[in-house]
Amino acid sequence: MNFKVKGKKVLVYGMGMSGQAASKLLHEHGACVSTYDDEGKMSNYFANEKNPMQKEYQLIVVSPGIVVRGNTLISYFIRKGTPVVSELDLGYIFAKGKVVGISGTNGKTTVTSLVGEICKHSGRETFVCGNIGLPLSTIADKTSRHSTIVCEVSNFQLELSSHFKADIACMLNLAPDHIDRHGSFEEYARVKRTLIKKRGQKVILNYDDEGINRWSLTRKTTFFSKTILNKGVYVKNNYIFFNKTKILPLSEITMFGEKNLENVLAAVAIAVKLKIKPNIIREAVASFKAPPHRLMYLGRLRGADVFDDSKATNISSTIAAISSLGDKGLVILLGGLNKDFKFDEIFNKGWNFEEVVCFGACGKEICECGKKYGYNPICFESMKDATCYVRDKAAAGQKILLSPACASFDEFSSYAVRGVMFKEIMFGERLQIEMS
Ligand code: UMA
Repeated sequence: MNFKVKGKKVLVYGMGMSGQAASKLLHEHGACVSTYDDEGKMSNYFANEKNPMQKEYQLIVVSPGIVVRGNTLISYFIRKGTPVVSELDLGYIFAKGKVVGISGTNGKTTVTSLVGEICKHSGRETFVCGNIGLPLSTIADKTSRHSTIVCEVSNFQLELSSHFKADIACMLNLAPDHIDRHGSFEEYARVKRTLIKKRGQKVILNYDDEGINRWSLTRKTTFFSKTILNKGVYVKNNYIFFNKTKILPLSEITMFGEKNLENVLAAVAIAVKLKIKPNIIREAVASFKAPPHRLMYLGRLRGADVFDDSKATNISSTIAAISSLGDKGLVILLGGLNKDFKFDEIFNKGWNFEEVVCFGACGKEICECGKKYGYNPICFESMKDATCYVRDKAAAGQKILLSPACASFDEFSSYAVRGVMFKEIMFGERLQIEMS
C-alpha cells in the first residue's frame, strides 16, 4: 500500500496502549510524532501537545477508546481535510501476511485465542492481536509475508478504519451493545458490517444469528451453524463437519455452553479457510481452555455450583449464559454500569429464577424492571455486598451466576477485576475464615 509517513508530522491522539504502539511504529518509519491525550497522559519519548488544533499535521492517528461522535478535535481535522485514521488502520498498513479479522458482539476474544492456537499448532508464524489486548501496531513490524495475523476487532477500532481489510473476515453475532457510544443500534451494526464489506475477502458468518445471516454479500461467504447445513461448517450427529469432511466430535470440546459451541464452529470455519488440516484443528480444539470470566465454572460452595461470567457486559451475553445453565435453582447477580440497555429481555421469558440479586450503579433500575414481571429482586449498593449475600446463603442445588449484563466501570477498572473479586469473595474469604 502506498502510504508514506517518512518526514510527515503526525499527531497520535490518546496515549494508552494503542497510542503508544502507534507512536513507536510511526517513529520507526521516520515520522515526526506528536501526541495528545485529553486526560493529559504523556509520552516519554515524543512531543506532548497542549493545543493540537493550533498546529498543522499531515496525519492524525486515533486510539479506539476515543468517542468519534461529537469529538471536537477529530471533527476539526476532518473539516480541515487532514487524513484521520485509526490505530488499527495504521498497524494494518505496515503489517505483512494474511490477516484474519474477528468481530461480533460476544465471543471475539475466545474465537481469536482459539484460532491463534490452531494456527500455532499448524506450525505457522502466528500473531494474535487487536482488541484482545495487543495493538496491531505493536506487532506490525515483526510480521512477514508468511505470517498469519489473527486480530480481534472491536467496533471502537473499526469506527475510523477505512484501510483495514481482513483477508478472512468473521462476524460471530450481533446484539445491542455500546449504544452509549454509537448512538443507536443501527449505527453500531453499520460500523460492525464494515469489517466484511471489502472486496475479495473471504467472509464467515453465523448462520444461526438472525442479526447477521442475511449479511452475505458474496458467493465467498462460508456459514457456520449448530444445525445441519448443505455446506459450510455445521453440526451433525454430534460431530462438527466442514462440507462432507468430519472435523471433530463435540465430546472433545472442553468449553462449556451453547455460545462456546458457536465459538468453536467459527474458529473451525476460519481454520478450514486457512487450509489447516482437520487433524490439526481437532488437536488444537481439544486442548484449548476458554479465557477466564466467560461462563467459567469456579467450583462448589456448600453444594452450590458457582460460575463467573463477568465478561457478560450486555443483555445477549447474559441471556446466553442463563440459557446454557438453565433457570432451575439459578441465583443470578446482575448490575454495574448500564450501557443504555433496557433489561426487560432478561425478565420477560418467564424464567423461574431462584433469586435475582442486583448491585451497582444501575442495580435499582434492574430491580424495578424485574418487579414489572413479578420477580422480587434484592438490591445492594456494591457487587461486594451482593456477592457476600449470595455466598452466605449458598445452598445445595443452587447455581450461582455472576453474569451482570452491564459494564464494570462503576466499581472496577475492568470486567476481569470484577471477576477476580467475585471469586475471592465466594471462595477466598471463606477459606481464610475456615483456616483462622
Ligand atoms: N483518551 C482520550 N480521550 C478520550 C478517551 C480516551 O484522550 O476521549 C485517552 C485516555 O486518557 C487514555 C487513552 O486515551 O490515556 C486510552 O486509549 P484507549 O481507550 O483507546 O485504550 P488503549 O489502552 O489504547 O486500549 C485499546 C482498547 N481500549 C478500548 O477500546 C477502550 C483495548 O480494548 C484493546 O485491548 C487495546 O486498545 C489494544 O488493541 C479494551 C476494551 O475495553 C479491552 N475494548 C472494548 C470491549 O472489548 O468492549 C471495545
